[in-house]
Amino acid sequence: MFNSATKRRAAILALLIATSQPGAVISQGAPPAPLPAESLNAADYVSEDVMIAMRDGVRLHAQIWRPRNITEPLPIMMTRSPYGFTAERIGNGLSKSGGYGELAADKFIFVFQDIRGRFGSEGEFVNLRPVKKSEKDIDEATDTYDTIDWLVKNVASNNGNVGIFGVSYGGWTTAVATKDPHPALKAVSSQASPEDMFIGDDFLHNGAFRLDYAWSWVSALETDGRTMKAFDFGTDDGYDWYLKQTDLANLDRQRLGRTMPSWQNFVSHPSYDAFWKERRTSHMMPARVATPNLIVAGWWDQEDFYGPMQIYANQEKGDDRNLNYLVVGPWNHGGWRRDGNTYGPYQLGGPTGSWFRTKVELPWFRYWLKGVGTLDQPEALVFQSGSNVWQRLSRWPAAEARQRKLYLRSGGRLSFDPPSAAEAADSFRSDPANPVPYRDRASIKPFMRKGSTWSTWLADDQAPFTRRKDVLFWQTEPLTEDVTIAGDIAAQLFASTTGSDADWVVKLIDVHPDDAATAPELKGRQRMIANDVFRGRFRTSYEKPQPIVPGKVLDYNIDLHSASHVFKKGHRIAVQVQSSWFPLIDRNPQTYVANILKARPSDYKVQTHSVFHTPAYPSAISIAVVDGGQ
Ligand code: PG9
Repeated sequence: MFNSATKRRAAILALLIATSQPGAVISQGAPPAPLPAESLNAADYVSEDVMIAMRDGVRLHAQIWRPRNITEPLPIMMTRSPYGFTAERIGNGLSKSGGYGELAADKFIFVFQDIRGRFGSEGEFVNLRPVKKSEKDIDEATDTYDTIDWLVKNVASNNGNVGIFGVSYGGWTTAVATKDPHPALKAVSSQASPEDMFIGDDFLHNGAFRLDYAWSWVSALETDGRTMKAFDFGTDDGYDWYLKQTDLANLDRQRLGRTMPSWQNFVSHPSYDAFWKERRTSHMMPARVATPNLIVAGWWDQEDFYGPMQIYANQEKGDDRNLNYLVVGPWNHGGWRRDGNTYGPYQLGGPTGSWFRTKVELPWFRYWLKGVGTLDQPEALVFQSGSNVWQRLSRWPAAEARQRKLYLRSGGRLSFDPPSAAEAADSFRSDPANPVPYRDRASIKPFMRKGSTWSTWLADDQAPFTRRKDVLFWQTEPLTEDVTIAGDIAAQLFASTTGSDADWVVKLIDVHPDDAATAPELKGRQRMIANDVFRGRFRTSYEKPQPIVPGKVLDYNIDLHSASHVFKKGHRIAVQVQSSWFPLIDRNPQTYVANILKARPSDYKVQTHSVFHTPAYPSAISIAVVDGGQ
């Protein structure tokens, strides 16, 4: 049985972490600041700036950090990113309390490289550059190859073995480095890499545009220089600011006086065409896995959760040599580089970040790059939320789980029993002039704005939203036993709209009791376990969107990804459905137009949406139940 097979690994130990997140907005070029006093590791390293020529003559900038006293040849650990590396930031990362502290203490030669066209590197920056079209071209994989080739030949005292790791964009450069790799590349750890920007990562989800993230990120990266410069909104009220932008297709021209390549690509590719497909990360990776890859994901990654899970699943198909591994922890984006004791108000049972770095990441690279130790890595190392237990699994999704449906019923009930007779539909009025905010209005600072708490928004209490008339809500009775899920979650909504297009947002929620035993900050709190948005026009095809027939009941199958979670006895399981999530997602005009980014203000119409629960239209959430729920 699943539970008895579970090996409880208490999250132990160690260091208090206070590192900056990879990808933080930091300007390049400042003189190195004095390293923090506690940074013994960092002080033991010396750094050097190098320019490395690629096959087309373009030179890329890298910082090489070598231990002062090298007593035996050491492997090289490289990370490549567009965000720029200052000596101060690297020093903090390599310090005892930093996100690379454990690796630094063990001694590696670190290389931090600016990718093409960013910070100190020459050439042109292309966001998530697609694979080269001809042998003469370059791409991120050839830049990585050329860099490794130079490093192993030129860096003193290296042992000829190279590892690559990185988070998010750095996770993506890691993933694509495994295509036709240099023979010296012995292992990688691709962490929170996006897989498919149209389907589930930073820029769109199921064809719905992630407005704030896309604008904030692109305007910071596609600047008129090789810098990171957060856009100045002139206000903290992201909801209000975005609501006032009525010409999204020209936002870059209007607000910055120039076009940005990525923004105009969003405008030119409103459906799932070749542009998006050729950028799928798995398509830039080998069909047969040849480089050991420790893929890392966080359950509450506000940017790239779909990516690492999908890359793992896709690479599994070509993993006959058993080199593809998965770790899923209780983290937000890059949370494993911090201490990870808590996520929002939720206690995680110990410092999960430093535990991962000490017990998983360091042994991984020691084994493959130094030939030290044995590899005690399960196929999937998965954190179960609710119980705060790490599980060593032989596969993901967990083999023992059984898909069961929780039906949306009348009177706000959620039940394992399907409707046996027709029940009245639940309807709501969806007004594009008053979209449902994705979090409390006071917290909606644009993602990169100073003081933004974007990185923990998925921990927000969902209870306040149930007070809105345009948010539907169903919940079970208090559970009489624990219900444990481990695996895929999907919604099947039978729904209609009076309009010709509509978005559907679905959330699976764990409702805490408000009894005396519950901590004050958790009383009645609604914790989001899974969620996503689906843009109705893509109901039958992402490639060929179609208007919805007004008034027709249609089924919408919405992937809510996966979870490993225990809904505790006394808690309730709940579901929320709404049709806007602003400004996380742009507004759907609810009138079909060919390209929503080009919609005119007059296209935005109030519509009534209905969700059905009858024997013919049994709307439900499918969950992978391991234990409990009868
Ligand atoms: N989530 C970020 C990103 C990755 C790839 C493309 C665009 C954005 C990041 O944190 O790097």
